[in-house]
Amino acid sequence: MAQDAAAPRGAPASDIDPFTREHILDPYAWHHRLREMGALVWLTKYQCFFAPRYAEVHRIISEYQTFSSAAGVGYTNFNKEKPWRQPSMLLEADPPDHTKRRAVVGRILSAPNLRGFRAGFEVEANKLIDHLLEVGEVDAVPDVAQAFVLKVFPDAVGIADGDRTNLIKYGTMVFNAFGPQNEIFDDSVRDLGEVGPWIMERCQHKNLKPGRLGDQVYQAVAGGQITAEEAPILVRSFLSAGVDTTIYGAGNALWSLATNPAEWAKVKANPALAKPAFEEVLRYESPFQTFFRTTIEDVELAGITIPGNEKVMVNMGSANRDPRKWDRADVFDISRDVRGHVGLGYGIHACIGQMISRLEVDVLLSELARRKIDFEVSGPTQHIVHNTLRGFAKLPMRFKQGS
Ligand code: OVV
Repeated sequence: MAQDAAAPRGAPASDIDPFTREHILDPYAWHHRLREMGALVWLTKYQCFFAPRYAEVHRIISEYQTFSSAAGVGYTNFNKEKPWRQPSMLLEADPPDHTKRRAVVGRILSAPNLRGFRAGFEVEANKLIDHLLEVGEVDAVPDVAQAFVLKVFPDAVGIADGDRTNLIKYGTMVFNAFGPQNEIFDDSVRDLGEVGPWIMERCQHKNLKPGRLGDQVYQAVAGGQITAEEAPILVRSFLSAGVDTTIYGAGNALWSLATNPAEWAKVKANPALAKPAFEEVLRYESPFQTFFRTTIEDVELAGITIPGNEKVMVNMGSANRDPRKWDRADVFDISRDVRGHVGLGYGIHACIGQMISRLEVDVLLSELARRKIDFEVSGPTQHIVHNTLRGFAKLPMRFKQGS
């Protein structure tokens, strides 16, 4: 353990770097170490606090009045440094700016408003499953999770067909940019000059299919609930936040279920269990592992005073495996009471797209279950090296008709 003169009084300090390749690929051992060190650990390398335990993570994301999002939810403090793109009007905003936009987009992404998409998602899932049974062996991230999400989600937003892999390039930039400006960050923003304008063009009203989710944002402009300037940036949030997260979430779900066949047997026996199974995936292999908040003023947390205008790193992945909160935290168990997991955040910034993301993964898993498909990992896997997200870069899998 390193000592650090700059560490606020009473805080344990660690020289661990959460953003090295090694720590990204294998996070759970060092999460455990930091949870045992304290409720807040000072990271000497980044000169900021790290919250590894459930209770403090929950408190920080609940108290938006103190732990602000408007200075960015990445390591970059927008009060001190220029953001790499125009900030999100939802994610990187506080009340009152945040409030009306959240209400408008929240209605658009609410379960009742999404109900009409289910049947179409099922058609796509079944086409994909037919294909999987034909070819047998695939890489489940590009060939299953990505193939499905890149079809159904942009269709729901109302994006034209075309080279949708730009959406993944953009998501990769957005989520890596929440980390420090390391090599991973630099590598992923390299194509910004090309992909940024492509994304903004997709967010224009004229390029969004009438009636779909993107168009509904513009209808709120016509209704006077949001301004014309807000609309394209709100549509941009769909494209920023909705693609990579759900792809890696679906990949993590397939891996978790393939490596816990007794749990998949339960889902096959009762496809309605696809829903709780995905919630357990969000806890056990949280696709969105970390973000930051910025203190508005001095605040006391776990007996330590955090000064104002300081970044605090919040680790949902670690909170979701904190044994102070969860029994057998490292066990994947779809029957557990998973309520309270912070895989989708909590409070006023809780994932606004959670209903459509859940719908996508539920359709995929419950159709696999209904058709009694079995799947197994069929070769060496590899995780993504990513500043924020946890998922697979390589996930070889074999799919076959089971019973
Ligand atoms: C939750 C999230 C992640 C990335 C981007 C955004 C939101 C956004 O609103 O742009």
